[in-house]
Amino acid sequence: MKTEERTFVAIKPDGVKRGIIGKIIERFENKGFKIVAMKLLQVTPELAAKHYEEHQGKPFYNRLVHYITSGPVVAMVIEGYEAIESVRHIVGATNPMNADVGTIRADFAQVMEYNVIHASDSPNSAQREINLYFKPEEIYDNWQSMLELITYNEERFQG
Ligand code: FUP
Repeated sequence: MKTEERTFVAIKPDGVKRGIIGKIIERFENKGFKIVAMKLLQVTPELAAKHYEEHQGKPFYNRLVHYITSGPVVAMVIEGYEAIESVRHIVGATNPMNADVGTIRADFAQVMEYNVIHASDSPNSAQREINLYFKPEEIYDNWQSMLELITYNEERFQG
């Protein structure tokens, strides 16, 4: 049985400014993922420091913080089967030059410093990032997506 997971995704300021929020979200909806939280927000330097604490001290850190705070982001919590790894596949490699064609980063970005989107890379970072950006009461999963209605009736998903 596949494991249902939650992951954190953020469309970075360049994605918002270019007006491609809809095109990006569409990919997750097409896949059948359930968006259980979403908001537009301005990332503060304090939030950026927490989000990217693993990169503090690296040569690209200051540029990274400048980028993520350079305009609003669209933050989301996405739910689905193996969502953490599956969303990373849809997002593509960190460097858009190496990202597979068809992934968001390959299709919408050219350079690593402006790679349009963030997605959690492990269960620990997903939990940590969801908690950083959302209060529990901002997450709404008491509704059924079309995919849930279908898959939950299938024997193979019932354990
Ligand atoms: P990812 O998980 O794919 O977003 O990548 P990382 O967590 O390794 O890096 C976070 C962000 O830092 C990337 F989106 C782009 C930026 N970065 C650089 O600008 N230069 C680097 O050498 C590595 C990462």
